[in-house]
Amino acid sequence: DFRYTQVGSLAEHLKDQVVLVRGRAQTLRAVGKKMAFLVVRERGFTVQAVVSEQADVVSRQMVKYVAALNKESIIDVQGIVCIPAEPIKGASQKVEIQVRKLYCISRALPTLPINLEDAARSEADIEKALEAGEQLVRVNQDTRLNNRVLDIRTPANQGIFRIQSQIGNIFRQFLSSEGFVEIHTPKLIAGSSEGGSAVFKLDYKGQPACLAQSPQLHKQMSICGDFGRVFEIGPVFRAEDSFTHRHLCEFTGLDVEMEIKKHYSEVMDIVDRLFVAMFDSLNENCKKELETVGRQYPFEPLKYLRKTLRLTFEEGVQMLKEAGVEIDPLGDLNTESERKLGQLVLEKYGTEFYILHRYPLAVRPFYTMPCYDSPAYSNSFDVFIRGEEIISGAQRVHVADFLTERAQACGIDVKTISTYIDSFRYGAPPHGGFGVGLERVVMLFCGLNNIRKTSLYPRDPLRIAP
Ligand code: ATP
Ligand code: AMO
Repeated sequence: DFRYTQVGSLAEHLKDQVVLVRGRAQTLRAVGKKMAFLVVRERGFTVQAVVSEQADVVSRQMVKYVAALNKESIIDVQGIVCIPAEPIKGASQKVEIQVRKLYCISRALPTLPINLEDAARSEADIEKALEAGEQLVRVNQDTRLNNRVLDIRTPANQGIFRIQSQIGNIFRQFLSSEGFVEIHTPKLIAGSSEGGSAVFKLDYKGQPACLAQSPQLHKQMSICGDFGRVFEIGPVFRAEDSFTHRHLCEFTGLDVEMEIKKHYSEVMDIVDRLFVAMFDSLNENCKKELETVGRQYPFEPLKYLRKTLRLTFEEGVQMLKEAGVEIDPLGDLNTESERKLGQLVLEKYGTEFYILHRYPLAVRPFYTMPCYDSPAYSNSFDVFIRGEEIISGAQRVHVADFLTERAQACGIDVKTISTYIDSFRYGAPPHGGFGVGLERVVMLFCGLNNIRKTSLYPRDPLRIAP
């Protein structure tokens, strides 16, 4: 009989029934020679299985065999559902299985490179255990990442990547319902799309090429191609040189581009509604995951307003100035001043999610539209969670000659982007858009301290495996 019951659905209504489950042997414990207890785990749910010697049903050899299984092996367990006399510690399900048959489907090595119980402990828990003189190994980040397949089995990591998946779902659902078309743009392109040096160069059958630093050029070209509103979820490549807690060499970009009728606030309206819907949905539909992540990495729920706060860059500079932080009014914020402004905004407006707009033109990419009223500023914005950037966006220059001028002024070789510039010569609607770093959203929503925790297989300047 191949009808398996999922561990997560084992409950009291199945009392006295025979069930078959497949899962991992999470822990194994022999009690004398006649009994063994194991915890079987499947997709985050755990159930206790008891193997005890019984005439004609379970032999002593079988008890011995079970007790000698290696942790994390995959097993099939067939047995009768029972209600234990006392609640079981260390298992999510209230019932237990009295085992009749057990098969090992795939054996794990006897010694694993990571002890999953240690890897799942919170820092506070580790401190307490060490104080109590317990023997344990603190699993450092490199060890985790080198053995990522094991590391992602911990409950917090299962939560993190389910939350990430949900963010992608909401992004797609929300934008589709607003009339955006999902597109897929090339990742092999002829020139850098963002300017600057952080570009991976490669040889494309004898021609110089690079990995796309963003879908910027092609998402704008798709607007010239009359889609009206587009979005894309795809890989973005940045040849970052230094190590920070928030930069990867490859990340997942959530990109949006849309026609605008009058003002770049139309783009910020989409950011506002999309993210309020996203945060609401995460709090509502990912409760269990958020709790699980918080158990290992404690964090406060994100504070956000029903209507997202918008401040101009000048207002931000003024707030910083009043707090004693001097910023070049036509320069950029650095990591420290972004953090500080995040604090000030929280104190004054009670939100950890806000939009800062009208950035100085000089610190924005070449395709950014200057402000009509004061060309030292631009129709652009960044969006912050807990004082760190998750989004950049702007209205774009849609006049080919002006775009050429801007690209040249920013030191870009216009030959490499000539097809992009030409696409504005056939009638181009005013438009704008934004790009979101998915890993940053997960990191900052969950108050995590490193972007490597929210990338399944992170790529940084020293890491290209696993
Ligand atoms: P993006 O590059 O997409 O704009 P970002 O978050 O990297 O996103 P930047 O504008 O590059 O934002 O940088 C903002 C600030 O972050 C910089 O002023 C700088 O202080 C800091 N920063 C950026 N890159 C690095 C880096 N590689 N190492 C250290 N600090 C950095
Ligand atoms: P930008 O370069 O600001 O804008 O990137 C958009 C967002 O992507 C995330 N991000 C990163 N995440 C991880 N590692 C990195 N190295 C990294 N660099 C950026 C951030 C950032 O806010 N074309 C524009 C967007 C637009 O205007 O539509 C762009 O790429 O969350």
